[in-house]
Amino acid sequence: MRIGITCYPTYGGSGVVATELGIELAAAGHEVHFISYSQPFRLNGRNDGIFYHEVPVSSYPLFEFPPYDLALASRMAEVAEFNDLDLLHVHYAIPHSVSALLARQMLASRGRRLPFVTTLHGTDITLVGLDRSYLPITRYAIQESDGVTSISNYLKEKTFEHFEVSCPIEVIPNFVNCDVYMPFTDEAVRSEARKRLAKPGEAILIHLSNFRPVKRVVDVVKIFARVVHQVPSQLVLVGDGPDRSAAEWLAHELGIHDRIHFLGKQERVNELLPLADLMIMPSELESFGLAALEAMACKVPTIATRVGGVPELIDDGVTGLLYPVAALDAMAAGVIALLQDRGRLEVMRDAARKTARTRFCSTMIVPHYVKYYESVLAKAV
Ligand code: GMT
Repeated sequence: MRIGITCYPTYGGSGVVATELGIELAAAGHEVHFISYSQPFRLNGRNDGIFYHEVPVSSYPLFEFPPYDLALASRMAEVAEFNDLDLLHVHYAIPHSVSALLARQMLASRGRRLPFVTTLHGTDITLVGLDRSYLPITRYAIQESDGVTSISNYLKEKTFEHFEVSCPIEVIPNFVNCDVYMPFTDEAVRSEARKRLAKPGEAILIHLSNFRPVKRVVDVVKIFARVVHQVPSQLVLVGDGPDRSAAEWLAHELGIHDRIHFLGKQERVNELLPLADLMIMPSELESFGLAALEAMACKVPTIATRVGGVPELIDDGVTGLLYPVAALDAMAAGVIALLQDRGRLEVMRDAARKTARTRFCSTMIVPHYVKYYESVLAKAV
């Protein structure tokens, strides 16, 4: 198949899923064309079968807001025509779905067909999509899509509830390449590698996100402040975004900044995650929680909030621990108890990796997408 993929190229879960999907599809012999305003950040290096098409957005004095969605629609139609694409797959409904709808109409007027699949990721439905200024057009574009997928049952239900669409929605969960995201096979090598972040005997906690308010990064620091007084430990914060400075201020105020590593945006998170003992994800809302899945594949269980689609990924007490939002004392107590009971932690670490491998591995989920594309192509007129 020849597939066009559009996503946000910046640091965020939907862009990661779209990019990893493109890489896996190309590895399976499909031709993949990324269409976006800049190269997706995980698309580094030259992969066979992957092409990138930048969307130029011209700015004129008249345009206070350059119309990216129109430029994107034009480029989608052009790339589809020049490369004979079979379908478009857009990640995150706003505005990608609307642009794809326009591109499909443009090509239809020229006698060509270009079905498109929309994948809903989370805030496109739960936050941004509910904004009255976006809701009607988002609803229309979802409804008009040739196929719609969502990354969890939770998000599917929320879409029906808030958007009242009548189209079927296929749940295809987030996935992880378990050969790229994997634990160290040699404990001695892991101990040596951990030395760059912690002294021998210290625990390592990790958090990975885009530091948006919904991630509650400040809670991560508050939880760590409670933990570090009981268990010698270090905190590794991977990512960057609006709440980084608040987290840094708090770390200084609490006098624990020398135990917190603000690493900023990192390209190879698969090399950092397996160094940790536990991941902390205290999000206000999470439609799935890709970062937790990536950690699980590296044998790192997550202490998370029981929100959105997280319980579809984390089995409380088995592959991680779940708590109400802002239950900082309880979350810290959960972390401390696990770090002080290495036997229980080891069982949980094994269970986390097993769940990633048996339920969410790219080898299972990517063929699900391919089958879904085939069903969309068979239906589209
Ligand atoms: O929250 C983010 O990291 C950004 C957001 C996005 O769309 O880029 O992530 C959403 O999509 C991820 C991949 O499908 C999911 O794993 C996240 O749970 C989801 N985030 C939220 O629902 C807040």
